[in-house]
Amino acid sequence: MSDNPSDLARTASEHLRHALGIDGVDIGLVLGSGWSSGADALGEPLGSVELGEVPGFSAPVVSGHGGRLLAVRTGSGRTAAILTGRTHYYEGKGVDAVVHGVRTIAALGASRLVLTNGCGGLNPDWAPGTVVLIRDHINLTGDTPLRGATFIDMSEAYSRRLRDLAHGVDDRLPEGVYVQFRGPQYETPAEVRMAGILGGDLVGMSTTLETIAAREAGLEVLGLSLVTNAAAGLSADHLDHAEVLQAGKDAGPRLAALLAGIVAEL
Ligand code: 8IG
Repeated sequence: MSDNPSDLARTASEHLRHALGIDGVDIGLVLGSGWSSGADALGEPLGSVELGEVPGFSAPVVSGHGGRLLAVRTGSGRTAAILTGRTHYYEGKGVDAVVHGVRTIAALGASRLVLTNGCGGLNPDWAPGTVVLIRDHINLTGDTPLRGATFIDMSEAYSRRLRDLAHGVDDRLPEGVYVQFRGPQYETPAEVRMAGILGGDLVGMSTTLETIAAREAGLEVLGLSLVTNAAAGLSADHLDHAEVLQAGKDAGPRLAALLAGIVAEL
């Protein structure tokens, strides 16, 4: 097999077309922490594959991060590929592994991509459970999925059109700038203050590298963050992965309805 990442994504997409009996998809979704319960509400199931069986994917390591690709027919008659679980940069498998899901969705023919995550919030008005539309990002990983002189325009990485459409579903959704740290440790309070000074509203460990790969592939991107906790130093509480998972569970039904409403418009 070639070590070219787009060849590997094409191989994965052929595997999925065969395994799921579909010609391709219109929409891709990546469901991050807290969002997985939304998968069932998105449409009529067409099939599901364990990611470990698909070329280039590996089983996820963090509890609460699923690991399947589901295909559904949405209410508007479109086909969507839903990834429950993602490979994180902090797993150390390299940036190509992180964006393989996005490249596979692109190779399946999708033109729109919804990236979701759980994250820490800097705005004290955003209680745990608040959903924020990602307006822009700051990639602090120091890495990129692009190779060589690949000058991708990032001036509207998160589509204005798709954000407007999401506002049509819920006009109270705030917008914010997502800052990706490498992780896996959560930030220090000083790092959270830095993120705020840089213009960030949300801190997390995913999404920006996937968005870069998606823009390279020509996908329109919608980013949705679930604030599961106040970022470090902003509340008296300490950060705990179990609480993060609980905040996601509590928000589950509301997130499922929001996601279904948005996907029906895509
Ligand atoms: I969920 O507070 C979740 N993921 N970096 N910081 C970072 N990632 C997160 C956080 C957080 N909460």
